[in-house]
Amino acid sequence: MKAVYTPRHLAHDVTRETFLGESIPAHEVVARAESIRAALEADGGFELVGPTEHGREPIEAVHDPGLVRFLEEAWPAVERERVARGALIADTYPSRPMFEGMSDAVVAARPEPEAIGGRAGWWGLDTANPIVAGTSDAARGAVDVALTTLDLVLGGERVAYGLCRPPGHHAARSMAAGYCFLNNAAIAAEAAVRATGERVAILDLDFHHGNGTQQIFWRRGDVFYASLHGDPRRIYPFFLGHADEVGEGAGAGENLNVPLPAGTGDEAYLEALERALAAIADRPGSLVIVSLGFDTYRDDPICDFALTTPIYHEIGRQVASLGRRLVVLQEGGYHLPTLGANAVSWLRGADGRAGVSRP
Ligand code: SP5
Ligand code: ZN
Repeated sequence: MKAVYTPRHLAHDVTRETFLGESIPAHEVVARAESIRAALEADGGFELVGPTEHGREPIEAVHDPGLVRFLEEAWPAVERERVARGALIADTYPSRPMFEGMSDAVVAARPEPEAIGGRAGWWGLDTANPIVAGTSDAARGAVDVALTTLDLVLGGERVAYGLCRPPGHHAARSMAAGYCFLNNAAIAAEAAVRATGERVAILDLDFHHGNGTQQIFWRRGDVFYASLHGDPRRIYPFFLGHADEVGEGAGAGENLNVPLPAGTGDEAYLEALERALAAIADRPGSLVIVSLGFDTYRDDPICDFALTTPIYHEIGRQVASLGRRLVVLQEGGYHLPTLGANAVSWLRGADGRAGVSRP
């Protein structure tokens, strides 16, 4: 299987994030992608290839150009302030009640702030999403990885894997969030629709709800979004991911959320997966984008499911049994010691290869 990787992610070298006001060691770190890359190389069944540059156009087909500009300008603006700062993390965010009673038109006319702290809140959701010197370039690299993975599949590969970092599925049209800056999977899905004229399905298997992907395609009838995730009543992103979010307008019925309880294990997860796969199989199209996270693993430090390494092989096998072309893109997963083995397990399953028996 071809796997797309770029060292450009190394530039997004974050060390700390903020959790309930406290500075803690970052979870979304450089070592994540490097451990997956090492495991793919050690397996021997993957051909690593670099991405090709795709430019801003496919990004701005999905995102507000203002978000892309903010990401580019953020670190230079921090440096101009001449305050020693390891990373830019906002502390003030626009919250709906601030604008209560004002008309949509008046709210929409509020200007983007000039101060970089205000801009970080304007374009952000949460304080666990630090921006450093290389964030913009790394995020652009991850988009190129996703689009190159799509190119491989459009060029005849049945399945290909993009080792995207930073991840993407929390990033909405005008908002970075949850370790994500640009929505790699959504950008690839939009490019796939434009390239094929077909309907496209996105299957989000990260532990968290992909609020950004849902938002981007909320009113779209040509992109179906299905997600299995920790119930937002207890889990980030807290405010979206409920089962009654089904899409609106042309997108009505084209959004499927399956929130799951704490402790969800292999069997319950496979049952939920069956629902999502049946919904995809019910719809036309030949291409599925998989937002793949391994934060569903039982030892993940920030999540509460209980999946095991062998089940990822079975999940990959079942997703491939849809008989559709697969663009598999990396999202989260924070248990470094098992990330590589879990990725290899999933991808071997999707590629029709045997699982690895482990002692
Ligand atoms: C792509 C992805 O998986 N993003 C996840 C974003 C999660 N953001 C909230 C992190 C909460 C961290 N909680 C730390 C608990 C330490 N015990
Ligand atoms: Zn996640």
